[in-house]
Amino acid sequence: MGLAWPGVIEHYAEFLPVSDATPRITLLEGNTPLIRSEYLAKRLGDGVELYFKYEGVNPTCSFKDRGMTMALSKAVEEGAQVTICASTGNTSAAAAAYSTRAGIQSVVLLPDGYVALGKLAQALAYGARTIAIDGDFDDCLKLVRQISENYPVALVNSLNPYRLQGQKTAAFEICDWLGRAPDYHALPVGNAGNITSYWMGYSEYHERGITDSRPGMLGFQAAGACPIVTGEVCEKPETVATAIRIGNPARWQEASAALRESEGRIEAVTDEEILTAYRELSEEEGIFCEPASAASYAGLKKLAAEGFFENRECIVTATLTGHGLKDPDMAVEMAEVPEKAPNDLDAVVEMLGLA
Ligand code: AN7
Repeated sequence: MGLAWPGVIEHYAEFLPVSDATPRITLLEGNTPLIRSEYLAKRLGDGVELYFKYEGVNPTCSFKDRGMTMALSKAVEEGAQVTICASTGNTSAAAAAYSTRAGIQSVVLLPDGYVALGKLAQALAYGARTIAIDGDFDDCLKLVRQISENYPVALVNSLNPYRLQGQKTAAFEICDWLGRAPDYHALPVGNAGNITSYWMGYSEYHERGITDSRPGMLGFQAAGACPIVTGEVCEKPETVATAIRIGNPARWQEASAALRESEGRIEAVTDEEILTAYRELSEEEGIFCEPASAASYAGLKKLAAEGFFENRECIVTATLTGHGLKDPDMAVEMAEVPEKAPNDLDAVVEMLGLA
């Protein structure tokens, strides 16, 4: 193998259900940075070493690319001509890109009015047949399940087991980079595919003896869409973090098992806590992620406030699932309006207090 990163399938082929006959439909996803927290870690506790797995620098700017390279490679191997998915935005962006890369058509069903602008732009730019449904994500998922069961279209939501296989590679990368498994891993939870995937990845490395422990999984849902926390389907999910505006997660059972087996925690964080965390990440740490992604750090702050990390030396990793530019409207809304000045040197110098 050359020095260039070949994408997650080629790099982790021995851990994935692929053979030489499986085409590699890739945009060289994965190998994303694990960034050590310089500023925010201090808020969690003196003994906490915190790292952010910054998935926003994948080819379509979210973690979904890891699963989609697998889903499309297997779909093409099995002869698919069309893919379909329901999405709060990121899955559709990845499905559209990887379907195009595979030379096949994608269809995406989105909750009308609840998909962040950057994600909608991506689905359209990559040439997906993009349909806005008068309903929420859970309604869209019901429709695509029925369509894929009755017509020759390949479902690429995380109900598709290959998605989870691809997404587990993020846990491998973290262990490879740290040289061990973290003590805790935090991430936002929507459909609960990703928390399931990470647990699979950590467990496989452990079973093979590559690592000698597994982390406690810490999942965080938005307070207005937290069915796993309450134990009940949320009929009317509402949150500013539109990526995780999901009331009936497809991978609920698997996520519950991961939480149980890892002795982890699942908690709700309010929109206010999410948005505060979102701003702290960009303004204080220099890492711009989308609102849903900030739920992982918001949740860690919440646990810290309850004393969870007190007198604990530990390594904590937190996935930042998507890039801040996915939701440019939110970024602008959250900020002060730009100041205005005339096109004049003296005026700008004076404004900056330099004169
Ligand atoms: C940025 O794109 O469900 O718990 O349709 O976009 O695996 O669902 C997105 C989910 C977290 C939650 N962060 O992951 C979709 C979709 C971001 C996301 C999640 C999503 P899962």
